[in-house]
Amino acid sequence: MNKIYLDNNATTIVDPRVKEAMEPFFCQQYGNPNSLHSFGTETHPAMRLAMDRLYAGIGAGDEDDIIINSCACEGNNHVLKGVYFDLIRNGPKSEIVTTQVEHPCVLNCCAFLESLGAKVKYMPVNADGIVDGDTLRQYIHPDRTALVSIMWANNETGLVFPVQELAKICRENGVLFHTDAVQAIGKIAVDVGRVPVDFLTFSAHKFHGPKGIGGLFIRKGLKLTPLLHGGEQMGGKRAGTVNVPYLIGMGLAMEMAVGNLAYEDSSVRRLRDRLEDTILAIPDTMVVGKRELRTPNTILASFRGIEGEAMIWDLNANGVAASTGSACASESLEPNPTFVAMGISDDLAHTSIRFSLSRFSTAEEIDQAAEVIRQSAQRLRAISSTYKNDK
Ligand code: 7TS
Repeated sequence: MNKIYLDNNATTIVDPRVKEAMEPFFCQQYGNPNSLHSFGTETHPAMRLAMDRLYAGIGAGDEDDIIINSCACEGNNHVLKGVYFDLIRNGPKSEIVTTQVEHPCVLNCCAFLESLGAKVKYMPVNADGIVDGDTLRQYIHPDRTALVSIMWANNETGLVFPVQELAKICRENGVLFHTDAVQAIGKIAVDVGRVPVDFLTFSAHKFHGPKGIGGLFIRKGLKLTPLLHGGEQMGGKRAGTVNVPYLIGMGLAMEMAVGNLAYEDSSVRRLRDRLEDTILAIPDTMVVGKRELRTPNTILASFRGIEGEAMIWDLNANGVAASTGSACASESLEPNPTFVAMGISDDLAHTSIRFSLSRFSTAEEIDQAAEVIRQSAQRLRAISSTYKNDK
């Protein structure tokens, strides 16, 4: 049985060309880039090229900063905790505004900052599953709000937030704006030259780079208290020897991801839509969010009468890797705020499964997966008491 990977929002395969580009920096050019001898300095040209690729990939200017770090969790923590230390702990501001549907690394970090005395406001999403400008205007206050943090695209639904408008509103009100662009890079255009964000986070393993490396964009002139204190790496903004091979890999992965956007928007979208049509042809199913508002690779589907986990196991046993859409927060049985806002009933919300494609997904795989999903839904419903009771 060949296995089909449809969990690309969790992580992606490393592009073999990325792996190849990283290879010499493990056992040949392994010097510490901060060393003065040739082992150190010979890493510089490739590192510079990687940085240039990152700057070009997100449209950053020469005077902006991109801090290389370990992952998006680190980048998001850095922004939230940095702004807390810079603007909230001793004033002049007191609040952070975010959404109810951010990744746990933002939500849990915010909860921690609340325990230190910060006030955090969590905006609800609207009936389309996103936050709109009118809502943001109601939540921010030029004197009190230090930072607004809103994801560019949601990891569960793929819904894309109107970041351009949201960032502009913050700029007009003198409020810093951060976006978690982890699920946007390589799927849709991300250009900080056009969108006035102050901070932006990304993570290489979501766009066919290695795990354990990411980046934080900081707009020119902005200060941010470091998360890691130590040496003077990254201009003193993030201590620790940079992971040279992974940086080389991330730079190339970024260049390829951005170069691939047209393919993502046409071919990956076409395959996604094909899979989605098959899922919707199964009775009593739904997909969350309008297609045109989503990244081209993501489907969050609900199958009435089927437990999400049961379906993941069944699909896995039949060679298809997907994930639950975390319909409930893992510890509580609180329904997912996106589902509540979109008026999705509890029984559907508890059965959500996320399928996420990549440029490595093939038409054969999608057709095979569609058949496995159809059969799995049939099999699980045949033994589902709730589905039978519904009927
Ligand atoms: N932000 C978003 C929007 C994410 O989707 C993820 C990972 C992270 C941050 C964390 O990234 P990392 O670089 O620290 O790993 N999201 C998921 C997911 O949806 N399923 O598994 C991981």
